[in-house]
Amino acid sequence: MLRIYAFPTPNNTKVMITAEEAGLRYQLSRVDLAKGEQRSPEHLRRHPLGKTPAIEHDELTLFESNAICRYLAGLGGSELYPEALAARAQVDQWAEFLSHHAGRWVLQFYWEEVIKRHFFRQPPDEAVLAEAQTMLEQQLPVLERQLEGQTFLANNRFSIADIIGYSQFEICPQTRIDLAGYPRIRQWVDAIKARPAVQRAQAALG
Ligand SMILES: N[C@@H](CCC(=O)N[C@@H](CS)C(=O)NCC(=O)O)C(=O)O
Repeated sequence: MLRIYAFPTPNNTKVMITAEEAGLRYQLSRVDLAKGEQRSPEHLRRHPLGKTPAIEHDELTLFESNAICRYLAGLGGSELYPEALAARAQVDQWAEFLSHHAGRWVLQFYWEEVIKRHFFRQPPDEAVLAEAQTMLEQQLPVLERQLEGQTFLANNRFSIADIIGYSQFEICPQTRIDLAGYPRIRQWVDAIKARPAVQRAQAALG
């Protein structure tokens, strides 16, 4: 029995999409971050920092969204996280690039412009956004070039690297990030958004 503990934010979206793309049966338990449910004693047993996502599968409890995506991809026996070492390394490379570089700065905008405003009624820190903008201007061209002549980021096969990236970039319209100069990134996001499993995952998460 697989149970996913989640709330609608990018780190949770990627886990839900991976579960749906891998064809897994699961139960979703919403942990309402706005109500502080992440800090309940029972959730702290699943995630020592009191965050989402987390999963329970039989005897296993797991947190950290990228680790969960890798686990769920393998659980479904899918090609989302290929077994061949070189292909897997390519997926890891782009997953890390997104998590530590380009996608990280997208999420900085999300934090400043969406989360702070919505949950804490605070304005964005413009100095932080200026740094994020500078980093994106350096890093988005790398992603745009990688998508030249190929549909997906790694091995030109749909993988958790695309899912991780999608979960970050699909929120850009909620921020002032302008992707007008990056047509391949926009096309990549739109193509992933249209996948039936992605639509099911996002509808379930709300
Ligand atoms: N590195 C973690 C980050 C988890 C994280 O920051 N989760 C946020 C939602 S995206 C959260 O639960 N925040 C609630 C809190 O910190 O109280 C992952 O990828 O799973």
